[in-house]
Amino acid sequence: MKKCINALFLAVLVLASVACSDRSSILKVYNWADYIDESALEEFETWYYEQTGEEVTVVYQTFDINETMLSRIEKGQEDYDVVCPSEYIIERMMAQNLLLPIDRDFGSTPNYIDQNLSPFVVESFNKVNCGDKRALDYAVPYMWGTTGVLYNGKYVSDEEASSWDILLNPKFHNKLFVKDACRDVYTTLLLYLKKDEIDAGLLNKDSIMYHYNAEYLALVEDFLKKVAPGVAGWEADFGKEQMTQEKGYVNLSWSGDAKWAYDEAQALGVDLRYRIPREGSNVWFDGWVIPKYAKNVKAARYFINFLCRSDIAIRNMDATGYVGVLASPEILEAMIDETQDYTVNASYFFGPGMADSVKLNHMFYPDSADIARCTIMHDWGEDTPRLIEMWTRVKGDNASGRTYILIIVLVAALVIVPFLSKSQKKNRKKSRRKKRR
Ligand code: N2P
Repeated sequence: MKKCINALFLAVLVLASVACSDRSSILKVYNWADYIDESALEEFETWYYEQTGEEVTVVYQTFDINETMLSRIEKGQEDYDVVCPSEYIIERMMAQNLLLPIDRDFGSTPNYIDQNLSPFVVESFNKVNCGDKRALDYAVPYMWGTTGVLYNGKYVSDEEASSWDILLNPKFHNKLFVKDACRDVYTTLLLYLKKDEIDAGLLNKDSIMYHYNAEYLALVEDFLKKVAPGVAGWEADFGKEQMTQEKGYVNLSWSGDAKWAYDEAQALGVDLRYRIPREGSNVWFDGWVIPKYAKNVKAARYFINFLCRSDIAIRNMDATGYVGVLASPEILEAMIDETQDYTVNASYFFGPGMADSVKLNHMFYPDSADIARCTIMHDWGEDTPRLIEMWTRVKGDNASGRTYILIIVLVAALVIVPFLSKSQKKNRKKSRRKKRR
């Protein structure tokens, strides 16, 4: 209790001091959970003072899925200065005129933003679809990765993990965790379900991702409804721990979570592996943007610039397991991993002739052949609710068993406990009265 009161007191103090501070000395950052080395936030405050002579305090908040973040920004009730959406949300935010262009003039401070961006990232951001606007003027790429299968080598063979049909394998019923990310799952499964037509050249894997299509959505929904009864959890962040603790054997996961889990698992002697199935997957990109409701645009721009320093990018990669978008020689050198017994072709990322056959971890930098099977997701504009509704239907079906029982138990507890304590009180009163007599 005392602890709670202290924590509450501290929270009130922090809020009060934030409320009293001049807004230009506050920087409100809204980022994915587990997506930065938090010690870099304090370092930014010092660096900002050195560069500008101005004080700034970072107020840092996190979200777990794009859609939560977007709805807070769309409502315009939050004056975040800098947020980190994925590429399809950047498309949406640009279409809704929610973003400010990012000015790269930093006076005597170097512009790190445009120094070391990977050619692959530039090419991919140029596919971000926003009419005559250029995504790279409104968003600065931060991290990227793939969606794939994280699996436990003790229970799952490499062959089983090489196809998305692993999601239906009864061996992994209730040992399966799926990322609670409707776009990533939809994109990935559509590639799987349409593989034959894509391979035959009848469909183009990139163009089918741009728009809502009733037939495709129904196809993915049918498949997911078969998968759902075997899902032990739809997770935004907790899948990695379930895997390291061997509570899950298979996880449809993001490469960065997979890398984090792989590192943890090694220390525990658990054999976790990651694979992009043969049917392909989606490759995603997250970037920093400045919403039009931002109150401290200057500090937001400097913050983004600071994150583009190679040393800070390396720290963020180490802390999160995710891979940054910079392709400087410094980064390549830091990422070479002599312990690997394979090489990858990562020249698509580091530039021609730079990394044709190098010892890099494939969870960070997949081989160019894996990347060739991946595609990018896109925003569906006004048809977006159709996807969200499908996702809710799929997860709702899954919730029916255990979740409903839990709800019934909770409701029963809420009704019965007060009733029992009332009747106990009555009994005590009665017995006291009796004693007095
Ligand atoms: C980390 C979130 C990664 C975001 N918790 C993937 N787009």
